[in-house]
Amino acid sequence: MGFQQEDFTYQDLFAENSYLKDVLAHYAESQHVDGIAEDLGGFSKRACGDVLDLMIRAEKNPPEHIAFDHWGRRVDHIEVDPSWQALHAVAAEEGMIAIGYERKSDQDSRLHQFLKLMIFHPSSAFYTCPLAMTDGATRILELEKGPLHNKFFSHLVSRDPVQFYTAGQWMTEKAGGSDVSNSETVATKKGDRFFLHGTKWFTSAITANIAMALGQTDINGEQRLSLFLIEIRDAKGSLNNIEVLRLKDKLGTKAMPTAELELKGVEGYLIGELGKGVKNIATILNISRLYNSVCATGTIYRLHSLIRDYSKKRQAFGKKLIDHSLHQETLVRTQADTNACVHFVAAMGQLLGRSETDKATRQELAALRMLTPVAKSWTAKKSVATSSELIEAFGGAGYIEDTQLPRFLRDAQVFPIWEGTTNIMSLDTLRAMAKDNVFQDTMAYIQSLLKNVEKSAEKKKVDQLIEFCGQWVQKNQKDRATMERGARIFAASLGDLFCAVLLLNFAQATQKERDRHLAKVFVRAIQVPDFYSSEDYHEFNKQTLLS
Ligand code: MFK
Repeated sequence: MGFQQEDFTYQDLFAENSYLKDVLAHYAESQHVDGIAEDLGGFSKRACGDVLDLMIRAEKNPPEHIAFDHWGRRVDHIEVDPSWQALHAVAAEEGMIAIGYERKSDQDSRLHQFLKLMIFHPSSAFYTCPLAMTDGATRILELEKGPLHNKFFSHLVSRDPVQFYTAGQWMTEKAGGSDVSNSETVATKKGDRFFLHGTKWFTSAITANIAMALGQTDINGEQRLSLFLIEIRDAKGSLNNIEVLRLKDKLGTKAMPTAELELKGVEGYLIGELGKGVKNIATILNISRLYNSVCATGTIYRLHSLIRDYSKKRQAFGKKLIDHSLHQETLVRTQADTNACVHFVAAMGQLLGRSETDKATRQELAALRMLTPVAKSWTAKKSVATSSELIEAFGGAGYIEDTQLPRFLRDAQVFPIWEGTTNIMSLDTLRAMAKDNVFQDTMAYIQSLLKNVEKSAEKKKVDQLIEFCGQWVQKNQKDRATMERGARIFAASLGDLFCAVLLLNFAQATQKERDRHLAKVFVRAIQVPDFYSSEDYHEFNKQTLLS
């Protein structure tokens, strides 16, 4: 027998002395830390044990659309592997949605939930996608407090797998992926009931129980989008006037059934005010964009733990990989980015939790709104780049399917697309700051986190970034075209800034050399933008593309 490489192992991400334990202690109120830690400690063992096995099985056996039965009757059955249903049970029993709404840890309940989802995601076969939409629907119904709340809310937050419902979000259409207002689905009123007709182009989680869908409604002769709740199946389990046209053949997220649907008169229950569909669905969008960040972060956090373990086992050029300085450099750089994502997610969980328990200040509410699209786009981009770097660090093993590694990269590519692209998120950042004092309040919130941070070269760089963001807004805020042109660089800089502040603040609090070093590595790699996207520049862009 020749050389045999020792395998990498899935580490318990919440073990003793783990980084996540320090993160929890930093962001949570001290009276909540032990309770949350106990729950995460138990689950993190499952995430590299039985739950991991379910994920591998679900990924091996992707869903199938069976359109007709043996007699040629239309059945539109979605055949899923039992492991997918078992992941539904895990999600229910572990309270993946419930934690956020039982609020046992009060304002820290979202932080608790986000850290748990982050650990779950890379072992979930993307069951976190239906959970994202379920959570958004749950929040809408929590605020609705009417008959729909009475009928569905308890199911959405149930810890009993049989009672637990998931929800889809049916928004994207052929004519409206980013520009949702172009949607063609029509909600026709008959008496005081609505029935939806149209094609939904990207509907993830067709195995869910309910869905939130947009449809055009007639308001004094004008078509305006409204939001509806749909019961996907009837009491016998058959689809309610819905036809599955096909399942999507996607680049990744293979275990998760995403369908093209034809709505053929399915009843929709109006949510919120007629004609305010986009505004009403924004609650779901904002929550699922934060889930996107959580999952993007979970992906690279797990992958980084695998490469660190492998690097201690793999020998090349006479020593272990971990002892090669260039390899160390790659791993530490990616660790700084990965940990920055962890802090972004923890901070957003903290802000969301504070807002939902009415504890948030005006500045925190502004930061929650403005930094949500930034968190989504920033962590998504880091997830793709970091997955690529870490897959490469594994060498050939990273490119071979039975190591389970290539999936990390394939799946990461969904993050910048799912729930809005980077450009759309950059524009949403501008939309957020167009209101009241949102930009100034957000900056005040960010700066408040710096108050205990000692002077250093890194702090100086952060001050430069703060100056850049402030000056850019001040100079251009009245010029929409310039704001749009620079939106992406601006949003990315805001992400860099926020993460730099969070890492410096954390290092100051823990006083650990590890955290000081990671903050330094992260901040040194940041580039402070030095141009303001002038009109000339824009004209050159256009001419270059047309030439
Ligand atoms: C996990 C596996 C996934 C499987 C594969 C999936 C592959 C990908 C499938 C997809 O297609 S994902 C893409 C899904 N599409 C989106 O996420 C939509 C992206 N587009 C946007 O987010 C646009 O910005 C938006 C549709 C919201 C623009 O619509 P409008 O009609 O131009 O919005 P408008 O008029 O600016 O805002 C209407 C109201 O909503 C305003 O309120 P007011 O009337 O009170 O002023 C806005 O402030 C409010 N609003 C909009 N976005 C908001 C928001 N409020 C809070 N938060 C937000 N994010």
